[in-house]
Amino acid sequence: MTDNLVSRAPPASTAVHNSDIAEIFYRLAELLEIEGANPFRIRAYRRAAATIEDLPRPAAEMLARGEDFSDLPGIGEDLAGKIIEICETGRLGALQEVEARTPSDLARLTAVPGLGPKRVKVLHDVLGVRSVEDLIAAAAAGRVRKLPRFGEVFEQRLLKELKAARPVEPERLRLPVAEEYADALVGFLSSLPGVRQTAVAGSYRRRRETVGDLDILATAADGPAVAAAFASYPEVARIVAQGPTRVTVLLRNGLQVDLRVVPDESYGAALVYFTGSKAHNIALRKLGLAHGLKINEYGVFHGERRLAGGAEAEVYRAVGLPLIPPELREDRGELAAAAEGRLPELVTVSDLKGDLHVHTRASDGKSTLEEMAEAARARGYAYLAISDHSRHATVAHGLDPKRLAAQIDEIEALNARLSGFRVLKSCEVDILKDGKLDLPDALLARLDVVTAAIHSEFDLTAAAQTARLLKAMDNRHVHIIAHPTGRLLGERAGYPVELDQLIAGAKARGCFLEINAHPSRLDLDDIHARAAKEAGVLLAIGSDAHSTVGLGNIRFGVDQARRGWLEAKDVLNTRPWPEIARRLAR
Ligand code: DGT
Ligand code: CA
Ligand code: CA
Repeated sequence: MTDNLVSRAPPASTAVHNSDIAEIFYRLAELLEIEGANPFRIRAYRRAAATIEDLPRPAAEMLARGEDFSDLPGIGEDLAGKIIEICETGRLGALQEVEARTPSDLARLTAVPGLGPKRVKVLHDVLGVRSVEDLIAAAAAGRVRKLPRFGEVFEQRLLKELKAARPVEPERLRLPVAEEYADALVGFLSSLPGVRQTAVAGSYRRRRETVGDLDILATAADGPAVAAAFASYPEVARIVAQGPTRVTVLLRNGLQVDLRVVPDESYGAALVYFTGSKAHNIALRKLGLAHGLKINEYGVFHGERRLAGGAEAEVYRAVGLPLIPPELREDRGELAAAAEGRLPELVTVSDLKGDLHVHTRASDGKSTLEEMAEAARARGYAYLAISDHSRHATVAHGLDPKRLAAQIDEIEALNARLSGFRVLKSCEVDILKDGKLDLPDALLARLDVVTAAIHSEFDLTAAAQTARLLKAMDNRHVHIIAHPTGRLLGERAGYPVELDQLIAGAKARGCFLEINAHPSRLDLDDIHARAAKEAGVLLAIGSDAHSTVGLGNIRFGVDQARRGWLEAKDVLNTRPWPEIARRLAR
């Protein structure tokens, strides 16, 4: 962790994180939608939010370096000005204006499952709903079902949702957001006098898809001085607990950060302990006991004698094991695998030869075909599949047969100009309710790669949803199923689907499944990616990039692949294109 971090004092503006900027734009878009503002303007704010979320660096830092935001895809002068305003003030006047004229309860209603800003607007405009109480009354009186596209089933479900005393789930941060905070914290920590090594441990280091809190480790001779100085981090809202070598704080955004300061000779042991997982720690400690050793956060001990502790590898070596990669430390068989010398050689970002899932401006992306190809090539890829949406995805401006045919021509012309790089003709074709595809076979036959996905009818039973996916794969033009469960982290669970059957069905038909690397999807997840690997189904790791910067999200998919024990050979796009082409032939 420490090796790729430059020690730097954080700029004064680190307080504004990319996630804060994105949240402001999402909120603005939502409120404008309730007001019925111009859809293009609303979409522009959503796209800006997504672009900011995808940035590999803090916007505040870019601003400090004098970079121009209007160079980013989908960001014009006006949006660039707004980003600057947020970076400098932490606020956006335009949002405050809209907030001032929106009833606050109305804005909160969009958090009710099933209620988006469009429906909230209708409820307000037609039924005069201004609060949760108003809505319960309207639904109970049967007035909601009479609205166009609401219906009785929706009304009943809404009533149930509104009345359910849902337990408040503790909020977990998605990895890229956690990274922003972790980088800034480590930057601050490393700038403190006397700090030697630093690392972010816990679920963050294991690359779980979301993290509950950040566990930071530092080594220093004077622990108490470092712990005290850390508590003065500018973003700290509250100190939860403080001891001589440990401090727990809550940041202004609610994120908890645990810091432990240890001496250098305990660094490895503490890193093992705080990286976890708890289940892995317990299993490791048990293994230690079997060797007559005590393993804790201070070191590995035989009686009073310390045998190891300075480096992680020493700790594992003390019980006869090689170093286990953090992503595997979940007590899912990694200790036995290590003991038997069969730890997987985990896939890395540099193993990937190309990306099989990206969008362009033709559907809902922000960059052009050429820009995407250029950016992919600059990443060192040999190929890039252009997989814009098909027509059924109307909100995403999906391509009809005519537009896709035109894109095919465009790609062929582009390939004629490029050497050493290949743009693949592809499509993310919608799977319709009955399992049929949204585009004619004759057109699909002209594509290099066909990725099929569900973007509608999430309410079917697991059996029906599974049958729908299997039916789609029956079409021999289909190669890959994108984001197989459709979940959106922190927003919605996936549609119900029998993943074992889906995996077996893919195997039987010679199809592949995707690990969608977008940090809000990460779908398939680690567990099911591993199940697919074990069933002999290769996984395609796709960025689902909607702009050139989005290509960088691929690493989050690789993280989950690693958590799923995947090696380069288990991944489709670690192979050169001619080999993939052979495997796609059905
Ligand atoms: P999170 O924060 O919910 O995403 O997950 P973690 O894994 O980061 O969990 P956290 O922050 O509660 O604790 C960090 C690490 O500290 C955890 O992975 C293992 C270690 N740890 C915490 N509590 C215990 C414990 O009771 N026993 C053992 N052996 N280790 C623990
Ligand atoms: Ca944690
Ligand atoms: Ca913790």
